[in-house]
Amino acid sequence: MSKNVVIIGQSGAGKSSLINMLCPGADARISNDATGCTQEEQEYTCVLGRGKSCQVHDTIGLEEGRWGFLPDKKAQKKLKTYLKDSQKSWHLLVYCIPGSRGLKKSHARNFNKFKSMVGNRVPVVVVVTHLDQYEGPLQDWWPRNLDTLKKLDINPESTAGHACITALSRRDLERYNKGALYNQSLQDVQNLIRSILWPSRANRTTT
Ligand SMILES: Nc1nc2c(ncn2[C@@H]2O[C@H](COP(=O)(O)OP(=O)(O)OP(=O)(O)O)[C@@H](O)[C@H]2O)c(=O)[nH]1
Ligand SMILES: [Mg+2]
Repeated sequence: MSKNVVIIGQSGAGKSSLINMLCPGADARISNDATGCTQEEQEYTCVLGRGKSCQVHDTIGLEEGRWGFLPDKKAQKKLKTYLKDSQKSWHLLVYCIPGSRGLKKSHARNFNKFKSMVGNRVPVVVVVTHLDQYEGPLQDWWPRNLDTLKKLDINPESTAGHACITALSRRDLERYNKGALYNQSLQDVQNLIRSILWPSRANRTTT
């Protein structure tokens, strides 16, 4: 049985960019337009090693304004239906938040809402994106922002792990001489997913 990973987060958080990192050839549409980009849920195959592949599900962005493609209420309903109705069992929820664009209460609200929607048995991890301009090692973002996360009501103890990354493409990062950030981000997020879906000592993240 295939393992299913669903990626959730607000519009522009970088969900589809993350899919493109994890699934070469996926070509999920990305955009920084004012309106949301992904209009339908879509699944892609992600290979994380021999015998370690999973289906990664891109979803429609939350918290779009009324001018957007799908206002938030409808987006939430659509996502809820997808989570409940698609005849799939979920093995991991990846919640994306943009680390450098200002965390909002709505990020936490949606985190808690969808976390409880999938139920306690489904592990939830946080992937912090938009850290390409972050000063210092990207993994420092998490300890430095723990208090903010807690204030917002994202309880770090209720998550099964996290990764702090940039989801920009390799080409974009190389253009800014930051190709190493791409490799590190990809490795960190792959390690994170592997460590949850195939928990064994060898798969634990080392960063
Ligand atoms: N600088 C920077 N830009 C990013 C990062 N991740 C995504 N972006 C950019 O942000 C914009 C939105 O990215 P998407 O991947 O389309 O975001 P999404 O969460 O799929 O958005 P919706 O489909 O609307 O829900 C694009 O222009 C991306 O290139 C990141 O880590 N750093
Ligand atoms: Mg998208």
